[in-house]
Amino acid sequence: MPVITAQPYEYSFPTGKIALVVIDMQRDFVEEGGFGSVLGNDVRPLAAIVPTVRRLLDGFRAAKLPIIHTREGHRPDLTDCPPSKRARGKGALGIGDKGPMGRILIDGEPGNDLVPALVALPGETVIVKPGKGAFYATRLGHLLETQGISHLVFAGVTTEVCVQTTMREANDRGYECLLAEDATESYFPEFKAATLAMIRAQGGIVGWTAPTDTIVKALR
Ligand code: TIU
Repeated sequence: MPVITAQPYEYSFPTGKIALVVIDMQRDFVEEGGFGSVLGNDVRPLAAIVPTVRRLLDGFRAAKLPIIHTREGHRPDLTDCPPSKRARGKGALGIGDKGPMGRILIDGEPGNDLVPALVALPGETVIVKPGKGAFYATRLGHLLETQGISHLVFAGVTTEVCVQTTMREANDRGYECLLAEDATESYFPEFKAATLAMIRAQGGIVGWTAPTDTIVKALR
């Protein structure tokens, strides 16, 4: 089995049972005028990881391994958006309101698209999810089961919200989870650092972390 030098210790994976999950690298979080900026965040640190996420994607593509992209997005009629989620934050604009990139956090609007450098290629899966975790109210669990996947590599945004929530959901479902440290980002550097630390603590209570280049090398 290939072995990746990771924290808190080596991560080994059976080739053919590992997949990449790229969380929410969509314009809503990475570009000005989307959900992230409407919540009051500076989106530039998130835009900075796009080339690194692309390297990770290209590594999985070269190795012909499964790739899943997620987007946080709601139906246009908002029937999948709890009123509590819509009301949260008391901002001038909220989920479903018209912003510069179309209706905020709505599936099918320009702001909900993956950023151009990270669009899904034919054969890759895109999961649109109404929650922070990618397993909640989606077909992700079924899809991984039918493909016989046991090991998941994670990237995307934001580290402590959708990435961590999904990683915890996956960990509880028995997946061996590895987070690409430099292919994830937060609007809050201290939250990213804390998330990496809490994932690796207690012998890898949620999983492992490793740099993108180390992961890509091990896939070859
Ligand atoms: N606000 C924030 O940090 N994140 C989200 O709302 N969604 C994701 O993390 N994708």
